[in-house]
Amino acid sequence: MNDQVYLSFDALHHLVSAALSGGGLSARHADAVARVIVKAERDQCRSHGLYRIAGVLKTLQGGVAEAEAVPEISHSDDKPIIKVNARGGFSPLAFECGAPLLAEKAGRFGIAAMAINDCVHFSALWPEVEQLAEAGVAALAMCPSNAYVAPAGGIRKLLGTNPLAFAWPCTGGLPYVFDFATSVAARGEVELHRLDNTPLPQGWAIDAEGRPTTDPAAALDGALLTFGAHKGSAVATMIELLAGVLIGDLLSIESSALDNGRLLAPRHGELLIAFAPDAFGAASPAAHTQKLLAEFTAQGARLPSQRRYAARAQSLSRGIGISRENLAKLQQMSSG
Ligand code: NDP
Ligand code: PYC
Repeated sequence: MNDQVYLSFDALHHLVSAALSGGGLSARHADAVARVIVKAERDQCRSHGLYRIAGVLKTLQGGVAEAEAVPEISHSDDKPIIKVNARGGFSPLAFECGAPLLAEKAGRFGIAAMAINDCVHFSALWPEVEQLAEAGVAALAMCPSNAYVAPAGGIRKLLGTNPLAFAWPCTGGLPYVFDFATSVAARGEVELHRLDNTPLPQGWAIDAEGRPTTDPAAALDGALLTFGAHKGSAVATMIELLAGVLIGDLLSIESSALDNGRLLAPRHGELLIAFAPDAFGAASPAAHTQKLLAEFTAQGARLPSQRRYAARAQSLSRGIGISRENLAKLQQMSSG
């Protein structure tokens, strides 16, 4: 029997949003949070899809996230810097409130930056940089998380899984986008291995004694490893500095201290930097971009996001596939 059912984006968004409102989230937050969760499910990015609903609700019940927080934007019209105070709410609404202004300033100044402060962060970053690229600007996004990762050469949790996402607009086509954790894999991937009862690949993690492990539970108890050894460790550290120290918000170890072992979503900041592709007067950035990217396909390499865009196209034509079990859970949550 086929265990999958297929829903349109709007139908799944309605169910997820209702489940989140039913759990106490304000209508604006439920709408924005549901949008990033359903985009992840649509693009088959399971580590930040439907599986995150339970964590969002647990974080809300744990009193770490403000259910009704209204983000507050501050900026000066003649400066390219924007600050969005999320006031303890989930990050997607804070991003949605500030993104149009960030794109407008990047177009006007050539480069602009937006700090989101005091947000609860559980989501993937590619929906954000992709939205900015669709508005015509290139974008970088980064944030700390909780201390889940040992630095290269170390044995204890210090750094977050600190995602780094980048998007570059491609005239007439989908943007070039990558988005990765600076650990070998996101913690969400390790959680999915634990839930599915499957071992981790070698090289992802160490246990609490610093020994390599493929046991997801031991890895969650121990520490994840950075991608590319000292290189990923340095990139993750840069993110702590830029999206923590620079914007005056928490480091991953500080967010973990706040969490105090409860395993709720981290509360910290995020930094976005946006650029106009012609900021330095390049004559034809669109054609120049095309010259580079076409070479990937010509030699059989795949571009980051190529798998995701293919998954999206399938979801849009056939519907977003979710298990009957998940559908039943969602229906129950959204009706109660
Ligand atoms: P993956 O390793 O699955 O993917 C990372 C990127 O690499 C994607 O853009 C992916 O494109 C691309 N990619 C994968 N394989 C290839 C390949 N063979 N050739 C070219 N490109 C490739 O992601 P992670 O596990 O590192 O991270 C998953 C998500 O977790 C991210 O979206 C991130 O934002 C999120 N995250 C969020 C955190 C937070 O604090 N909010 C913390 C950590 C992670 P494609 O999608 O097309 O496969
Ligand atoms: O998957 O590592 C992760 C993560 C941390 C916070 C949100 N996602």
